[in-house]
This record gives sequence, C-alpha cells and structure tokens, in this order.
Amino acid sequence: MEEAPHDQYKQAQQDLLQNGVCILRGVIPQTQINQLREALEEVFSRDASSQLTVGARSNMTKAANTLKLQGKGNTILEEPTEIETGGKYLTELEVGRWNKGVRHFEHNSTLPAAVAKAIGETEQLHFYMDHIFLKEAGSKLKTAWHQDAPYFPFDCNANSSNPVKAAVCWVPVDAVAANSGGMHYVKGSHKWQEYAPNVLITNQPIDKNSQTSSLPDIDQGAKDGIYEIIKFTNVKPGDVIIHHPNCVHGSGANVSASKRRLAASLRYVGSETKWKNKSTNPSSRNLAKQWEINRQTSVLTIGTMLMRRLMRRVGLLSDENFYEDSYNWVTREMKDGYKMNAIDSARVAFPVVWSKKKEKQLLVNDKPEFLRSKI
Ligand SMILES: O=C(O)CCC(=O)C(=O)O
Repeated sequence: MEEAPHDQYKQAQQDLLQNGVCILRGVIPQTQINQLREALEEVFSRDASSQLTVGARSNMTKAANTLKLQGKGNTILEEPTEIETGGKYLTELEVGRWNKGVRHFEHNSTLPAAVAKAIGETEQLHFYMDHIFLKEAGSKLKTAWHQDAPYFPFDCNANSSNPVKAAVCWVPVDAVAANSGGMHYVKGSHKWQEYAPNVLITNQPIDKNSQTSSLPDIDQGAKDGIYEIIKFTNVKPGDVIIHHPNCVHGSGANVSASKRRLAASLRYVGSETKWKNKSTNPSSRNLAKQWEINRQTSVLTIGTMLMRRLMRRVGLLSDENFYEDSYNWVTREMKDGYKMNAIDSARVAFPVVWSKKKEKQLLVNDKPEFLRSKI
C-alpha cells in the first residue's frame, strides 16, 4: 500500500465539507482487504439455518419478489441486465458483532486512522455499526436514494455551529465499475434536513405512518439540473468512499453478467457525538419485516440475553463475548444527550478504535496498526 499523500486528505476534508462525500485512494493495504474479503465471503456463504440464529441477513431480491406478488412491482427500482443470471442483492447488518474477521478489520485496520484524518477528528473515534452489501452479478436492483442519518440515533446536522464528526465508509473488496453497482451521491445534500428512511429497493418509507416527509424526487431533480450527482465509476479494493450521514446516496443496479460487487459500509463517530432517539429510527421489527431478515427472536433469546447480562455483571463474561449483546442493551439504555462512552454497555458496543494519544504511542512502538488487538 502507498501511504495516501497528505494532499489527498486535504482534498478529502474539503470535499466532505463542500460536497458531503470524498474518496481516499489506496488507503487500505491489500493484505487487509484480502482478509476482509475472506470474512465477508464467509458471512454470505453460511447456510440458511445459521441465518435464523446468527446475524441479520436480509434478502432484498426476496423482498422485491414479495412486493411483486403483492401487485406492487411498479415501485421496485431495477434495471434490465445484460443476461439473466438470477443474481441476488443481499445485505447483512451488524456483522462485526459476531464475525471476528469483519470485527478485526473494523477495529484494527488502517481505516479508523484514515477516517479520523479525513473528518478532522482530533480526540477519539468510536466504531458505531456496519451494514454489508452484496450485489451479485446481474442482480438488477438499485439501492434507492436515501440518507443514513435518519436511521442513526444521533444528530449529525452539518449546519450546526459544532457539527458532529461522523463518517460512513464504503469499503469495496471487489473492483466496482458503473455497470456493477457504482455508488452515487447528491452533491451538497449533507446540508439537507433529515427525510424519512425508505426500504432501499423502493422509495416507499419504512414507516408508512411517518410524520417526516420523504425525499424529493432526486432523479427528476437531476434531470432538471437542480441536483448535481457525483458518480464513482471506478473504485478499487483499497479505496474508501466516505460520506456524511445526511448526504443523500444510492447505487446503480449490478447489470453486469460477471462482476460481483461486495462492499462493507462501516460507520464511525467522533468523541463529541451525543445519543438522540429519533422518531425516524426504524424499529428492528419493522426492518426485519421490510427487508425479509431471517433472524428469529424467541423468549429463549431474551432469557439468554438476561442471563449473559448477569454473567457480565459478576465478571464471568468478557467484553468480547458481550460485544454482540451490548448493542441490544445499548439501544434500551442510552438516553438523549449521552455520549458514546456514557454507560458500560455503550463502552463495549462503541469501542474507541482510534485516539490521538494512542497513535503517538504506536508510532513510538513502531507496531503495525493491523496487529493491534486493542487500542
Ligand atoms: O452499497 C449500496 O448499494 C448502498 C450503500 C449504502 O447505502 C451505505 O453505504 O450507506
């Protein structure tokens, strides 16, 4: 890997401030990308029975077929493919909570330091969450225009006097071309208000009773010259696209007959971020329904969670083994205004993955960041 030239970060900071999105070229070493690719492939190759008990797999292709059966096929955002491949659009939420390879990348790769530099975080960076996207060759479905901020439980308003430092990092492990599902961003939309989250394969809101208005028609606005679209049509493994959570983005369909598009969307927040429960935050039940998530929760799961909580209290469960549960607890325990390290479950769920102080020490020790187990 070449160390990204200093100018690249200067440009990235400028692009983030002006456009809400930037790209860092070649900032992740190929060895780290190979390790992430292997972990992601493992995640997507697991069998149906493990999806009932582990992780949150969603099958967007199945969700689209359900809509077709319900007579709502006209709402689906898809494009004709070069040939019929039967390729699927699959996603997984919160993979690093249970998959060690993905978690290792999220916490210990060169990404956190690169993010801190690009967003100008000077104290500490917390890992927040992940969402992984697989568009198999010929999988047809676009990703609808949307913002991530309405899904997130914190305020990211870019117009405030002291805006929160937050980054959504799109890390592909395959080369991505325009026809294999390239990412698109609405220039300057990070300064927009938050709109209602949609179901990603259509423009319909996740919560049909939402009081929050839906995004304006971006495609029409772009045709009319009201919005400028930034399209990344040549992104390579090692490159990272970073966008502000309010920035409106989506992706084209993978219409290619042979190119897979596998990418991890990893989210980090700065030390000043404060929790805020919003009416737009989708409930897990609603998400599971709209995205055909297979995971099943039973009374037994809740009982296990309570038991594990008790074991953690008495020191019988390590942070690492509490990592997956901690996210469930945090969503119940965090209150508006809390920082990301305010309570025990949050300190586990949102670990500090980069800090200015530790970076200096690491340089002194000359220890490769990727080999760090803890920061
Ligand atoms: O990969 C995609 O198609 C969508 C990615 C996305 O929405 C995100 O990174 O937040």
